[in-house]
Amino acid sequence: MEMAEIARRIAELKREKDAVVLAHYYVPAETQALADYVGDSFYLARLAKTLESRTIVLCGVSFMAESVKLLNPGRTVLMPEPAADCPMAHMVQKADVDRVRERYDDLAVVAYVNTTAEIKRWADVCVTSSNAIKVVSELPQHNILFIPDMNLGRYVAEQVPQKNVILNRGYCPTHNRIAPAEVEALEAEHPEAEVLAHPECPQDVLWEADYIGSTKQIIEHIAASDKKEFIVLTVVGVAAEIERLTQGQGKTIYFPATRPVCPNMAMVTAQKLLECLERGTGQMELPEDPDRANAPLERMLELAAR
Ligand code: CIZ
Ligand code: SF4
Repeated sequence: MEMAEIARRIAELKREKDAVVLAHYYVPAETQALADYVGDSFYLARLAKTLESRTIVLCGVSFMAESVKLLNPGRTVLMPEPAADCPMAHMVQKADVDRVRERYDDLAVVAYVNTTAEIKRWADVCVTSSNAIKVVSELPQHNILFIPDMNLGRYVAEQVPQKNVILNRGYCPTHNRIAPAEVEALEAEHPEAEVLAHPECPQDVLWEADYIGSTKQIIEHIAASDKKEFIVLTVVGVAAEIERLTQGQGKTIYFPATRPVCPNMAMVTAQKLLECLERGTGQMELPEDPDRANAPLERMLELAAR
């Protein structure tokens, strides 16, 4: 089916089914273009609480749809591609959390929002990459177990030196694969370019960066910058929003030669979105013990708003 026809059908189905479409910056540009709202998981989580549509379609990976469902249990939450999962969202064991809890009385378990509802139930508070520094610094506890992302955890530890941050071994396969050598090659080719990196990148890649931030922070930094060239070290999906915001500014962005793509986000195509709206498939069920899993999400929203 032609893209224009897909767009027409989706608009019709959204009205018919009282549905709103949310998309993450990492899904394909064609899917972002069909969404009512595009953003990072913090924005999408906050937004989800304010929406009135009967159905929320979440174009992203399963932890995002699960968070929307937890924050909004009364609504139908659909995922165009239920198999889209984030491998990092599973990269921590209960026994590791229990061991650290036994060792420290004054401990907060901080779970990156990129986790399953089960893992959120072990945590005191969630964070996203755009609010992790703020939320961790607001916590009353001195000791912080940061799960699952070791790269983001290490970066937060550096930015909040007053806390004792204990790290886990999880990582994002897509960001963790970016190598300093590819960044150096890009810098040699484009010596005027500013280097922007996502904190899920390995430490030696972050050393190369002029600016470190979440997707939204990277996008906004580029839109506001006087520079013309940018080397962007995160998933290529962010290019769509950067292009939307910088139209006519003559800015060029470069990605590593390996073009970081999140294979799970990539599965959420326009065709899948159409099929999901047509058939009402990919319904996210409320996970077990939803109040316990929702508590750290609500705590994040509260601390990030301070
Ligand atoms: O928090 C998010 O949405 C993710 C997965 C990345 C980012 O930096 O926005
Ligand atoms: Fe997970 Fe990495 Fe994909 Fe983000 S980019 S959803 S952290 S695998």
